[in-house]
Amino acid sequence: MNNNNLYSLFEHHFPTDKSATAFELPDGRTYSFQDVLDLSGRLANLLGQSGAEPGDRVAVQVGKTVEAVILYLACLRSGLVYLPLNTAYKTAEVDYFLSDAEPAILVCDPASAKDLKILADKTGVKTVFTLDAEGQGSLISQAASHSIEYATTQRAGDDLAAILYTSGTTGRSKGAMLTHDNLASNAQTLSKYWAFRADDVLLHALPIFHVHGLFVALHCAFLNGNKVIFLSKFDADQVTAKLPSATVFMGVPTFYVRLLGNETFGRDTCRNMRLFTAGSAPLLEDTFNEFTDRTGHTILERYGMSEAGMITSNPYDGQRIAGSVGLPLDNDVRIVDDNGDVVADGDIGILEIKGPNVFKGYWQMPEKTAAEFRTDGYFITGDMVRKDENGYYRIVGRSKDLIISGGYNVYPKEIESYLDEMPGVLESAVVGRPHPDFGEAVIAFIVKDGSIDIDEESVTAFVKDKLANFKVPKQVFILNELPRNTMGKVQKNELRNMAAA
Ligand code: MCA
Ligand code: AMP
Repeated sequence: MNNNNLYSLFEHHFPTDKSATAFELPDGRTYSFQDVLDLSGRLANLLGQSGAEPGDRVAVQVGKTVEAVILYLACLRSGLVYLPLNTAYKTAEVDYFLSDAEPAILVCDPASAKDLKILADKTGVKTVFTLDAEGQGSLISQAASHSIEYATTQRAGDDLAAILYTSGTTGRSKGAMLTHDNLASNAQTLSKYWAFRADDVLLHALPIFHVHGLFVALHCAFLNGNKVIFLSKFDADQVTAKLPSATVFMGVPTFYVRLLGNETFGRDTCRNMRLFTAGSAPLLEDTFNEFTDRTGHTILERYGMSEAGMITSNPYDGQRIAGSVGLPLDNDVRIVDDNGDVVADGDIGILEIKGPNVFKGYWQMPEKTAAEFRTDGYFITGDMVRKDENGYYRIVGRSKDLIISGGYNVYPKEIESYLDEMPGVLESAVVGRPHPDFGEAVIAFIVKDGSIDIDEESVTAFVKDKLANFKVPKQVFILNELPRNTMGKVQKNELRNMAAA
């Protein structure tokens, strides 16, 4: 294999018998590896003839289908840069991503095609295809007339494979540029570290527009030619029903909280399982312990981010410790203080990382990229960590103001900016509050200017109109003024206490 295209690596590991099942749907329908090869070939031919050159971006906002996964593979195959977008994003949010990334192609749900075509025209997108929640649309109908034969485009290891937008603390999303080598190295590390084998069956319930569902889960399966039981979304009953046919399951903490809330879930459900992993948000010790009591399995918690894939993991064979994210994977890590000096063992500091998994920089933001890398190449994660007495890493906080709700990241600044624009709002502050299901819930505090009478309902409706639903505050408090320190800075800790009370 002398092509560094990530797709070539996957194809190299597909089973020899291409009639083997690659994907199985809950209704019993299956897709073989031959189906994956054929459709990715047709799609790669179609994309290449739709005005996109290698290196061009393909923005994709579609429901979770096998066809959408194969579209991702086709983008890799044809050297195009895959840009997945959360299906919850509203038009105003998508507008930003299209303007920033200037994709050549947009693939969207037919239901949003009318609105998004207007944006596409404005931002110079050459072609818009549709793909619906059943895996049908103009993308698939037009691909049908194309050949399945496609010679995978030659890529260098540091050519871009994907851009993943991650929200910025200033409110402006940054596109993390991930190369074929970044993704390949992290996939190989995880496959080895988590002891993946050819007879594994992955039960997949995560969304496919983020690192966790798209890269961590699917890449391990592709590298081992595994069957994937492919669910369109997480549903505790459906997962419980399908687990006996699986060996591996990956989820955000909310998935585990919900499984434990399901009375039929237990030891018998997990009888064929060998690995449960959790990440994207902190897994509570209570959830970890209750899961072990109920199933006899110990959840393996790992930690990562869009810019680097997975960074640390609890061991597969060694002890998995509740509340810890384990040990560094194949990247160098160090914990530093505000001056960039390495802290003493056991002290809290910011985690910095360097390795083949670490991204190339932020799309068209050289200053932001420079600001987040040290001169010796370490990337500043913004996560506050401590190495415990066992040498395991623990995330103890974040230097970035971030709320993680059900595994989705919400940046308070973005919501505050929208709230401040609302007529009648003088100022606002957004914090996270512990939530039994989502881990954290978004809570807003508002100071009215008195010109218009606003209440919780009108504030929520205002945000809902513009931002993805998971960013909408679950509760809104109206205050006479925001608590501030002597420097005039809003005391978010005080607000968190007020929200909790
Ligand atoms: C849905 N809602 C939420 C969330 N999800 N509210 C807050 N936080 C959420 N995460 C709201 C909806 O807007 C809706 O509100 C109501 O809940 C019901 O929506 P529904 O779609 O039915 O919800 P659900 O199907 O129960 O979804 C919950 C979920 C989902 C299954 C936990 O959020 C999910 O799949 N999360 C996984 C996220 C993920 O994959 N993160 C990985 C990021 P209304 O009724 O008002 O409309 S990758 C990453 O972080 C890194 C790098 C890493 O380390 O992995
Ligand atoms: P993202 O913007 O999706 O790349 O989110 C990455 C962030 O999620 C990290 O910087 C962490 O703050 C957080 N994160 C991921 N995994 C974990 C975990 N296991 N425990 C705590 N926080 C996590």
